Amino acid sequence: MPRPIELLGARIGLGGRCLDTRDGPIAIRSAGLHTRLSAGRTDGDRVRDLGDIVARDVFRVLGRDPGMAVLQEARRYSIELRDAVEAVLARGALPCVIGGDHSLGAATQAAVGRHARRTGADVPGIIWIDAHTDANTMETTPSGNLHGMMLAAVHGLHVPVFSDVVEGGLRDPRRTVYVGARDIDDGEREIVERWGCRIFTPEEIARIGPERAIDEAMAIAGGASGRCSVSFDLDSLDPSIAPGVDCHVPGGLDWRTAEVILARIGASNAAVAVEVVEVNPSADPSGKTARLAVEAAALLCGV
Ligand SMILES: [Mn+2]
Repeated sequence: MPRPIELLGARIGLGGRCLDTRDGPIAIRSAGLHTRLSAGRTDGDRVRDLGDIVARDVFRVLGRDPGMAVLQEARRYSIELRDAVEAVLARGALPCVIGGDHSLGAATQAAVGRHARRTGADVPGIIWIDAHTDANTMETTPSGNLHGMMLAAVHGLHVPVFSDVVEGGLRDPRRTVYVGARDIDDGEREIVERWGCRIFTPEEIARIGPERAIDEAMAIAGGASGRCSVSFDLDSLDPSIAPGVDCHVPGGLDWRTAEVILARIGASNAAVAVEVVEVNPSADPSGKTARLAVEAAALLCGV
């Protein structure tokens, strides 16, 4: 009996460069997410849409310090989303969070860690499919963008805003595996190397094949329990096929490779929570990025 899927739209953009990412959930729903997730089901109860959690509009200062308004709203927002995800986990359902800039990941990952600790279960590892490693702190960030810092807090480094959100939900960095990373700042490279995270670059995935890469990634992240949470940033894909993102980094995964990776995770039933993030509809009038996001969410959910 597959777990029911509970959808949450994370309408937040203030953690990135382009505020329009907050409209990602609208684009993903419009591209047919609910229908795709319900495919082949007759019971009608497989998918429950919990609606959106919406960040307030605040003034974003450009530069290394995003400003107090952004920090306060990101903290308030993240705690609201974290509690919503934790409630999904407590119901025994699979949270599928669609975004939205990647700063929302602090909430999802914190919820997974807190739920596991509360129930005495193994704390799952993390599979982070992304062009970036999102491990900056306020001290190392070159941009001040919060969406590049949340994993530092998730792994126990102090980051204002996110450390409060993660409280009680820390994750073991040795069980965090990066897939598709290719744009890593100097400061965060030092951090992820110190943590001992395994990084599968697009070059290595091409060399060893996506099947072997994701099987190894799941073995590391899954640990003894085999459980992990999965975060899929659309910028892990090559910008030629997924232009609707905030940060375009050439040399990304092609769709066939991503499809193998996502389908294998979905078929394994290893994911305790999934998120599909960084869809920026204003950068993609064709809507093809949102359609890939729909497919990615469905594959990750094992549909
Ligand atoms: Mn990214």
